[in-house]
Amino acid sequence: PNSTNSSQDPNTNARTISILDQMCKYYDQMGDQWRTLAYRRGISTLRKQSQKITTKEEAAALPFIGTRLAEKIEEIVLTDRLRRLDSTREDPTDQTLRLFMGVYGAGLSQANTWIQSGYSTLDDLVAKAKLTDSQKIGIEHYEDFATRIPRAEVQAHGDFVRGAIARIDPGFQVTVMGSYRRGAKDSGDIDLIITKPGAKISLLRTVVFETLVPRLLAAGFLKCTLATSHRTNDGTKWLGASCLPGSRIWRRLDLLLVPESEMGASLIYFTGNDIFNRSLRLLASKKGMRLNQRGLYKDVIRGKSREKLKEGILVEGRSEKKIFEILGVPWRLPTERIC
Ligand code: DCP
Ligand code: MG
Ligand code: MN
Repeated sequence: PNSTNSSQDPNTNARTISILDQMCKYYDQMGDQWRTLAYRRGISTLRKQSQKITTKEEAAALPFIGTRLAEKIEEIVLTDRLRRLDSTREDPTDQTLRLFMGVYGAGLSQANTWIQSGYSTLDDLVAKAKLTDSQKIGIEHYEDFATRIPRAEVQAHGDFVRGAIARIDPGFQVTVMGSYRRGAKDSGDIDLIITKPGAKISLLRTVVFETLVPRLLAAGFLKCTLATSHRTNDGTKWLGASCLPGSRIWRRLDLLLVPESEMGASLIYFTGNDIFNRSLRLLASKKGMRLNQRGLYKDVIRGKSREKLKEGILVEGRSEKKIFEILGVPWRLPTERIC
């Protein structure tokens, strides 16, 4: 007998989920937090179903799925598409908005400002808009930055940085983070954590900002600096672009400098995904604690609207596993941290 009974296939609602997911991403981009959350909850419910959900009645009977979402689920099953999603795809203003939001450093409000100024193409921006240096690079390398990076290339960029820093100080460690650590087959950018066991953050900063980055810029591997917190007191970030020898495609590269004592919290933060991080932070806050990329803190005093009044005492920063333990969350492999 055939063992693949479609009604028991764990991906039985995969098509519906994929379309709802695109709708959710659209609302997220548009800054519609309420709808984004509603879609996220609905999608997460749908993922847990072993039966195919085909009618709006079936859908609406499930937790976190209201009438509107239920109707959309039925529409997808019946027509294999969602008119609401198609209409945003075809709407010229939405298309321009998406085009402009793809410029590095431009968010929703910048993109809207450009549209309101009457611009509708990247050429318009170059010719007429007042652009920051980073935005200029973002436009020049628009295609590059919009292209997904194959996993092997992400690794090659990590290896290049690792090799270069080892020649300066063999005690340094470079870890590839972000979607790569979650096992993704391709990534939007390259996220690296740089650390050195036993070393203070001030040494990491000196080596990276004063030796590594200038050397890699001179060698032509790093192409430009897009943003850096170098000049601020706790500067621990460098954002820019890199390009492998022999390639012409510029890739977005993020470096995060982390002292050993904060590695666990930083591993969690920089592994993501962002939604998983948000849920961990919310959990910490419900338990009277606070989680950020430096550590987990207790005895945080909060005001009426949960705003933080007192920083709290560091409970754990070093170990990823211990932070999960203290929060009471079963250990999740990086590849399982997808919400
Ligand atoms: N991060 C976060 N909140 C944000 C941005 C980032 O918690 N607003 C964390 C979680 C992300 C990690 O930093 O996984 C890296 O950020 P990226 O934007 O590089 O996202 P990913 O690496 O997850 O995906 P991509 O493949 O698109 O780069
Ligand atoms: Mg990334
Ligand atoms: Mn990144």
